Amino acid sequence: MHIVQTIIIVAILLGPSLSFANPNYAERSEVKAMVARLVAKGLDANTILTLMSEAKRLDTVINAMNRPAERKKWMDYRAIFLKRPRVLAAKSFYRKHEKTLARAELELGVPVEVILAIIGVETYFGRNKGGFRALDALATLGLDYPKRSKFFLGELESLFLLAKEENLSVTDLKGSYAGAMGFGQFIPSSYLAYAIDFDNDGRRDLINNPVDAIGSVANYLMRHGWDNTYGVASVVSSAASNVEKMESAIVIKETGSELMAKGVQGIPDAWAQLPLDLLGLHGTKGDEFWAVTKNFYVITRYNRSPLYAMAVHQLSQEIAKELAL
Ligand SMILES: [Ca+2]
Repeated sequence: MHIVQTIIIVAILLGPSLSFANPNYAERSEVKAMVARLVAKGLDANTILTLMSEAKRLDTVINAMNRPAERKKWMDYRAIFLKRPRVLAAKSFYRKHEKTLARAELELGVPVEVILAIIGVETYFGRNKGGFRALDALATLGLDYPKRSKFFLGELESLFLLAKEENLSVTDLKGSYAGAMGFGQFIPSSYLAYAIDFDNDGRRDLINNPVDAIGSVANYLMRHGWDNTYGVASVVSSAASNVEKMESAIVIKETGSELMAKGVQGIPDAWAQLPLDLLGLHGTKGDEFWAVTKNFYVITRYNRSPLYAMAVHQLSQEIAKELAL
């Protein structure tokens, strides 16, 4: 039989289902371009191409991207994270890592309760670090999720760089459906840029080492501008007419005294000269309004959603109360 006919018959028999289940990402032009960039940084082309040919397309990852928790309203979102068991889990994590947390606050200037709240919201203190291979999740989103392909291809590239830099096996790295890894759910580019070796053993291990994870969460917030001289958020009133859109992204733009002049009540006196934004939320008891500082904005560098940042803030307050911090 002619080779061409054989190929056609094999393609008809195996083609559609095989190419769908196992897309052979190594053949894609975006991957070839990525490999060229990685080779220029000293990585081995064949190793990357072999890994990419084994990467799986995961429909569960695409489905999860299409229904994020942040689309909920505040009253429903809050209920997920502000439950008593999470506060108690914070307490037990704190008992194990009290010295590390205190050292992170002292050296990096981020409060213990804020570090705890981030790790609590992200992974329930390491219980839910995610079971997707980062390689599969990032390949799927980088190559089969056009809306965000540029971002996730960048993260895929960072994953290979990270594995080389930290001497890790790419296929061992597991995380969320979006490729976020470890106690604090760092995406590869954040891992490369902000992870620190907080126990000085020569490695930055955010996946199995809670000490490195605690230091790295604090370092991430510190490097994005956390300032411990003021707080995060405070309830205000008479603010509705100054909020154009409820539950929308934070833009720090007006000082406390400018907002007071517009009639907003309840802004702390200490915030008069501080740049702030107003946030409106749909709460269980009706709409609620908050003045938020740059620290609140810094939390949104971790996750863009203002609901996320408010959940972290409120959980941190609950934790601080529980631990009498
Ligand atoms: Ca370490």
